[in-house]
Amino acid sequence: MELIDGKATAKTIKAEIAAEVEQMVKDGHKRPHLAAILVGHDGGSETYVASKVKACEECGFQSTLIRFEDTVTEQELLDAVHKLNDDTDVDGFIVQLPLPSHIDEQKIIEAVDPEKDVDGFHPVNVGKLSIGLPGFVSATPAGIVELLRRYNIPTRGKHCVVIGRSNIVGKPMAMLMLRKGQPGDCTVTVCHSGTGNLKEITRTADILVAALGKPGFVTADMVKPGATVIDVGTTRVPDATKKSGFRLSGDVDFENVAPLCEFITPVPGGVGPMTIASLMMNTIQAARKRKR
Ligand code: L34
Repeated sequence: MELIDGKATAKTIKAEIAAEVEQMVKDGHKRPHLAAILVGHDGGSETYVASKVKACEECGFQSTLIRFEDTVTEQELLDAVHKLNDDTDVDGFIVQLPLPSHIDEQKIIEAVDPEKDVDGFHPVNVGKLSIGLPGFVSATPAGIVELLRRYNIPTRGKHCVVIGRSNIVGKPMAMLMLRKGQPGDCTVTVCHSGTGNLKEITRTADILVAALGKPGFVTADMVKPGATVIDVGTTRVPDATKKSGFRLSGDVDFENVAPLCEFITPVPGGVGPMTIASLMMNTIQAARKRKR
């Protein structure tokens, strides 16, 4: 069993980006600039956005954090999005999800200029991914593919099973593994709450991606020996022994599944840090497009 070290890989990627940024700046290019909109005070969102701001520093990017209380109206949020669309200094921006229930998330996502949509959530970028055109790819699945690439995990002809059909992880993950090339060329199955014979299917997975947000859901009896298991879950579970009062739990019963695996990602330190590194890759991709 080999552990896939997402934290170390993310660090390497950020250092590669920082080197490219220094060269860009030397060549007279503007420093890449990422903006983030954060609504409310959800603990997870606060942590993730703080990590994104810190990653910008590590990469030599300029960053702007725009905060709203969870009483913000949809119109105020749309106005903020339009302002960032029009701000020629900003290369890319994200609106951290989830948003409060009185706001239509899809409406916000569709208001973002696809050219600045470094989250890859806009239908234009989702559509480009699905027909193999270049565009921005959702950071979590892009980060997983980058791990498979950097760990030289063979994918051609393999059966990749994705558990979860979310727009931001499950569906784009399936599209990426379906693409021609390495990583890619997989036979892909997407499982979800309506799947009847889940265990029978997951047991045939060479690459199993768990992205459903249920702590410990994937148990040893669901995994084929020698499989590569990617754990996307980061659920906060109450834990009185922890200073924070919680611990992070993945979707995989790591203790019992890990011994069976060829490769496995831990939680924390697996997919999470790669989500952030991918966002940085998308941002420098956006910045490269401008002339100066
Ligand atoms: N708009 N909303 C938008 N873009 C995104 O790409 C996200 N996502 C998801 C939630 N909402 C979003 C994130 O940023 C999930 N996500 C994310 C980002 C980072 C980490 C986890 C999820 C992460 O860094 N996880 C660390 C542990 C962090 C902790 O201590 O809580 C890890 O090692 O897994």
